[in-house]
Amino acid sequence: MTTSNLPGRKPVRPPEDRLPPGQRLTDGWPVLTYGSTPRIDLATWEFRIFGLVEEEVRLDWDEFNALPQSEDTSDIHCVTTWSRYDNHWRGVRFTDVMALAKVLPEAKEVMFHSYGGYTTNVPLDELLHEGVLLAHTHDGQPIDRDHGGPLRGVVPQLYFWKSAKWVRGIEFLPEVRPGFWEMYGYHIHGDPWKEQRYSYQ
Ligand SMILES: Nc1nc2c(c(=O)[nH]1)N[C@H]1C(S)=C(S)[C@@H](COP(=O)(O)O)O[C@H]1N2
Ligand SMILES: [Mo]
Repeated sequence: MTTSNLPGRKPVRPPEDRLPPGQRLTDGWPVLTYGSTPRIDLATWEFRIFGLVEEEVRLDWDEFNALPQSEDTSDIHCVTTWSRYDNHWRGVRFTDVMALAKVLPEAKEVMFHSYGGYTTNVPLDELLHEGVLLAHTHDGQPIDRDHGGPLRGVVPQLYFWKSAKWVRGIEFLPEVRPGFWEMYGYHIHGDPWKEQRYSYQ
């Protein structure tokens, strides 16, 4: 779109501003998984909200899908330097999931837990943005198993390792606790615009 100079419109970001430093654009969608892809049966699938909550919440697949549905289009930025624009996600907003539990005021951080054992930590305030979803659909199709189906986190403003595939729970924590890659040297926060790739930075 080249409507940036029409009166009353915000200038459109020049395309070079859309790509964070050190990234290059790809059309494909690489699969990046540590370990094997878990087999998940929707009949026994369960999502858990736990940690600093008044009462733990557990949802089965039908209950999860009965939650209010939202959509968002966002860019993926992987720490291995590929970016992919305009991913259309559909799922449930993090804030709508969080609203199911009475989260205690001491909660400052969240750990995403995945089938297969992967974890990743994100500060709670980063998860309150509209574009943060627990997504089941990508570009109109159920998310492939390899890409985290039936349900994955999408935290588009952070590097993509913060978007947990096969997510099975969220744990509210009083302080930061490193997830899987964060323990192995990835940056604790992971903002692509600040190039927070590794913890020695
Ligand atoms: N459960 C789980 N989630 C994960 C990973 C993983 O190995 N296991 N890899 C992370 C990393 S490093 C990236 S870059 C993205 C890759 O997602 P994709 O395979 O759909 O491209 O998922 C993230 N979420
Ligand atoms: Mo990654």
